[in-house]
Amino acid sequence: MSQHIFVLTGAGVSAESGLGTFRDKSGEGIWAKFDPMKLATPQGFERDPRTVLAFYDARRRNLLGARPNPAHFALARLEQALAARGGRLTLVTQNIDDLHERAGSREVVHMHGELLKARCQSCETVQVWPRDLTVDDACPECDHVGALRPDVVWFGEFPLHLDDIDHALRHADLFVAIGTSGAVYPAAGFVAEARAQGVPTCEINLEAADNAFLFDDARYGPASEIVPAWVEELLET
Ligand code: BV8
Repeated sequence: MSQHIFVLTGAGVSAESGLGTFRDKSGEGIWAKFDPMKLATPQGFERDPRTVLAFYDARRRNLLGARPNPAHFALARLEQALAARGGRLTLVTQNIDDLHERAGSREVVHMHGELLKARCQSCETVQVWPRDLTVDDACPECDHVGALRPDVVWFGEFPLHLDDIDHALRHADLFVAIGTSGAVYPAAGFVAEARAQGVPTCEINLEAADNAFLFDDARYGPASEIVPAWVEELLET
């Protein structure tokens, strides 16, 4: 069985927990209703912080009422089982929710930040922030009012932990993308990097993403069914 597995998750792994995805074929995705360039860019925040903060307040409230689904629990199980065998799971998520953590995953790399944290643009400290965030909130660290923003990576901003991600990609012996449309870079480029290193790749998705041709193997269906079955099969080998 593979010893070091690199898993990249996207919005599809949290879809059955009731969190929206961004680009559904049905046109019901978040970005079908909201303009990402207005709501998920620093310029959009600069122009209209109240609207952007309200957008994230709604998603934060939805997240607080959501629960991990069997896909999140299966990945937490995989992390423990690999560690017990002297292997390791590198779990990188594009998601800003904490469902992997709530399902028991111990090491989660949030390359696009975290919805339940706020960052002060004045002193740069990051706080856990599980409640609404408004322009009238003061930074608990430096008392600056109106400098707090969600600690998430917007379009045009640098994703986090890219060096660690690159190192893990180069040393993995299996790359698996779960519930991602492969629409956003640099995350969408990880599968090509894995292939360039000769790492076998597998797509687990509701349906084939546009970059499905880059994967050696694929399993399609709802993550809450496919991921637990895949983990069970993997752990039997
Ligand atoms: C960067 C956090 C430089 C916030 C997100 C012009 C201007 C500026 C930038 C660009 C530009 N043109 C291109 C770029 C680069 C840009 C980019 O890629 N744009 C795209 C649109 C072309 N990228 C960036 O700006 C990134 N930064 O480039 O900096 C740089 C360059 C190189 C190296 C270093 C730095 C920053 C991007 C991060 C933006 N922040 N989110 C928030 O959440 O509000 S992006 C957001 O969309 C998500 O975080 C996620 O990362 C991304 C993709 O979404 P997915 O997770 O894939 O979800 P999606 O809905 O698309 O797909 C869901 C999938 O699940 C589907 O396949 C569906 O079939 C499946 N599914 C559904 N249900 C289920 C299921 N699967 C299983 N079971 C189910 N039940």
